[in-house]
Amino acid sequence: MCKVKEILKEKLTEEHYKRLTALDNPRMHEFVADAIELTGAASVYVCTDSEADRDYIRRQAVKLGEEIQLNIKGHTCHFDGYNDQARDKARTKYLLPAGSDLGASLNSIEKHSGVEEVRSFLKDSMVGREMLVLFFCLGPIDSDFSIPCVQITDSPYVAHSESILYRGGYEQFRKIGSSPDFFRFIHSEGEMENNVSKNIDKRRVYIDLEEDLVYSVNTQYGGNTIGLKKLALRLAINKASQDGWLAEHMFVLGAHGPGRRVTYFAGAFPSACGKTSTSMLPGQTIIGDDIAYFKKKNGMIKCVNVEKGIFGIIQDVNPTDDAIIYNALTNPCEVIFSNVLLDDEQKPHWLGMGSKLPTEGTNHSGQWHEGKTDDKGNKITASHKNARYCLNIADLSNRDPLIDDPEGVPAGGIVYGGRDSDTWVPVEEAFSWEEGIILKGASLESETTAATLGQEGVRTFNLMSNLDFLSIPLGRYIQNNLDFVNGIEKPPLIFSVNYFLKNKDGKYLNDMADKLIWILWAELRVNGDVDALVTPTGLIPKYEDLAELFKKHLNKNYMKEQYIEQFTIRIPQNLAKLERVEKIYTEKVSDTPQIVFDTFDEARGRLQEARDKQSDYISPFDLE
Ligand code: SPV
Ligand code: MN
Repeated sequence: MCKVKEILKEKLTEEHYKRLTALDNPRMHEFVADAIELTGAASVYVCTDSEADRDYIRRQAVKLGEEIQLNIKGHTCHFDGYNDQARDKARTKYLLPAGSDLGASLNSIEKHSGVEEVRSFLKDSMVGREMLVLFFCLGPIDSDFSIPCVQITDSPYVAHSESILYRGGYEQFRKIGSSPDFFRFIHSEGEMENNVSKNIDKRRVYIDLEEDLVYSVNTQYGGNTIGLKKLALRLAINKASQDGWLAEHMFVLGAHGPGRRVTYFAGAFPSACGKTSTSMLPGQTIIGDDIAYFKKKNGMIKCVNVEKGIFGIIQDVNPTDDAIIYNALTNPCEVIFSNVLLDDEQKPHWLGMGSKLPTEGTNHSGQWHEGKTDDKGNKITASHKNARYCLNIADLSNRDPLIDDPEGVPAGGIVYGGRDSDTWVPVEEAFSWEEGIILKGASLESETTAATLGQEGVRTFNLMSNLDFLSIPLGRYIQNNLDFVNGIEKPPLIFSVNYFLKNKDGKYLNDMADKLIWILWAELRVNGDVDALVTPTGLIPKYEDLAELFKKHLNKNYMKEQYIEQFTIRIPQNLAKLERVEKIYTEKVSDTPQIVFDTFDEARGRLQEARDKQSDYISPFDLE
């Protein structure tokens, strides 16, 4: 018997050995055997796609104290360590083989020493613990989009989260036979104290692009540990760039137009800019809220949701603004809350939930009371600003019927939006795919909010809202996006949206609910139902079309003065934005394609010409 099989046979019970070897995949077997040797796991549980195995994981999470059973059926709560509440960007690195260069903006470590370091932290990390081996599929099952994945973890919380967020992949592995083409993730929480990872200073997330393999250790927070989420996105961006498709940090939404028409939109927004709430727009249907793959099929661009669940920010989810999610969070269905406040009756509470919060309870800091501070003197809020909920989209009443379609859905439009108080109009169509990619997606910025560390209102560059996850140089990523629609007769239209325009007194010019109108206008544009006005920056709605949409869908009388204030083309701000973004592509990116600079030049030329002919601020009624 070969060494691999020997290791497996020694550690796995007969039942679990059978489950693993029923998948005849030497590369996967080697991966598991190596993990057993490395981590010294006491036992191994191999999960199939069965409900019984999912149930085992759920029970283990509670039994081991990683989740607390709440009073509503299916609800549990998990706490991450006080200093383990978000993605650790600084310690997430690409393992860089000799001779390769990812550009200065991607965080990397020389491969040999990186592997040595992370493996030394994983060494014996599962002694006395059970190793879970799980199989999932990115994208729908049995689809051209499917990417099989194997996840090894000692955390039933991570396994439970993945079983909510991803489609089971055990049967998919059976189908791929001995193919080496799959993603691999190994995670260990490391040493624990009070049910949380203790050695946060040794928290590491290291990514091996050559091997499609990610190591994660000494952390629990989902963004660092749920392999199929942002860790797989990094592997997928690299794979997509080699194979000519796109992996994007985007929601996918079915926008419902006149008659029974459904037009699908995908959209990218940096954190806390309305991405999940756009994917959940009232009266529309959701495919996904976080990650989408795009492929060319039969002359069309099709997209899928890589996931089947939502790991969403819970802050400000309330019955008025997010009725469907709020309903799921307060009724029996499978939900993992994380880093919320639990009162003494085990009821979860969070900031912005629309009702008064208790003044004491248990949260990520342990026993909590109003006014509690940490050892640095920072006030600890009732729930963490990045507290989350994890649930199945299948449990939401607005799920789109095509969510699991292996063909994907046709992408009618792409939307890019950030938090922008003074530059972009609420909605605008790009003149072309190229202009959309460069002037909207690759020019995306977002203003920091009070919720993030540091100064408020600082614009941060975040191309396609994918900057954190890029695994290839920025210029190459942009070029892939540009080239993607080659040979496609009618590429998706690209739009920018801006929900955050303010007037001079700092007051928002729009209600939150108005975003529905911008998407429904885009829906009409994709289908050629309405004309648009040409501005120096793109194509904007005509007043009459918006007034009709506002009346019909929100029962609002949209006034001309509002339209003028919102859709005035702000030339100085647009020029300043071009300058800021161009500076980044000149100074920080070494492989910017020339077409990016040419497109910036053209855009600048149009703005300057309009300013010279008219003025700095051009009302939409004065467009020529
Ligand atoms: C995001 O931050 O974009 C998320 C959550 O979707 S995380 O899993 O942390 O990436
Ligand atoms: Mn995300």
